[in-house]
Amino acid sequence: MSNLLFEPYTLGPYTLKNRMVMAPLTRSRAGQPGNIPTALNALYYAQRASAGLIISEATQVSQQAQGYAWTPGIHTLDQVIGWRSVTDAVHRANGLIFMQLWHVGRISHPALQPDGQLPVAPSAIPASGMAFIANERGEGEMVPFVIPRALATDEMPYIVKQYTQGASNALKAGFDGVEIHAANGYLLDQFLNTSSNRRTDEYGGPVENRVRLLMEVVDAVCKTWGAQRVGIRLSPLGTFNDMGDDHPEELFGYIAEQLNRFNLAYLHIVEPEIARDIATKAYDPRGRAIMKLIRDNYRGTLIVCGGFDHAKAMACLAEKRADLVAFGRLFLANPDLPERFRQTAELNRPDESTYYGGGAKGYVDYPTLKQLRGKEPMPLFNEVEKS
Ligand code: 8OZ
Repeated sequence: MSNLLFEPYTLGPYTLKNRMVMAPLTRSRAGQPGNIPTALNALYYAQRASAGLIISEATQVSQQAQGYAWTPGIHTLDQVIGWRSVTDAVHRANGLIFMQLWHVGRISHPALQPDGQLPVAPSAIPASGMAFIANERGEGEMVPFVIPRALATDEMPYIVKQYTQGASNALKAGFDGVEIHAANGYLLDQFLNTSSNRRTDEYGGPVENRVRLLMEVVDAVCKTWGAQRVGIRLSPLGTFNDMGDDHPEELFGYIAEQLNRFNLAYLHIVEPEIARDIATKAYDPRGRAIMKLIRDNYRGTLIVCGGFDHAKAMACLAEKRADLVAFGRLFLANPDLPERFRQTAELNRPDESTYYGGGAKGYVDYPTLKQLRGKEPMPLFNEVEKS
């Protein structure tokens, strides 16, 4: 059977060298102070440039948009310069990289907000769970979420403005495109879902109102980048960050259909089964139906992500359930993942204890096959970190 994973793919103005996407992965290793990408971050991304497309880790578009300690931003000049070194490194390695634009909404804490203000949200409803902040000693700490401040209707243009500012900074930083993060319980997803949106203005209530902010953001970012360089990520049925919707089939069917009018680069879906798994471990039988609904309603490129291995990804493309497949943990642990799949070689296992925060260990020291087989030297950072 031919393996579609290794076939090139035309994505907007780009030709991807294969159909394997590196999923956006929060790693909490931005340079401090200032949440500025570093040479280490550039090395990490460049090591993974054999992906058909890299989507950057979620990146806050403003200070208000930050929800976790040590995540990178795209709202200061130093951050733009830092990201430029990342995109240059990826391009030198013949890769393509989109930036994921992020506003966390209520998934934050005053410790991360400008002047210690409350995080903002569609409604003053806190998420259950904990925020990850840095304490006075600079160590990571989990603290309960607070009740967020509900945004006033006349503040919406300012939210859209934060995304367009981030989008134009991403352009200056040399990215090949941007992905709007509308998944996993962050600000745009909070507007979409009935559990977090109890508004009574034109941004709440019926589906057409709950999708309004998302559509305004997509429209504005497309004006900056051109729609063919803009993607969007959604997580139907996701319960991460306390999400939930009363009628998800209606909501996500409607969004998929509405997105057709933009002619975007792609729609990127976190597989419902996976989104569900994280929080409840329970399988929601509506997942498959929603994926089919999205595939049927959306006319552009579809990326799927969530627990795929080589065989599952091949089957997914062969059955035309999606056009591209994104891999998170496998790319994290295997910088040369396409080559490993090509050779059906063994895979490095990801080390969960080094997912978030820290330095080179568990970040840029996962060896490639060539390194494992002694054909290339092991990464230098490996030695630096261990010494
Ligand atoms: C895990 C930890 C922190 C952030 C997402 C940006 O879920 C994230 C994230 C994931 O999209």
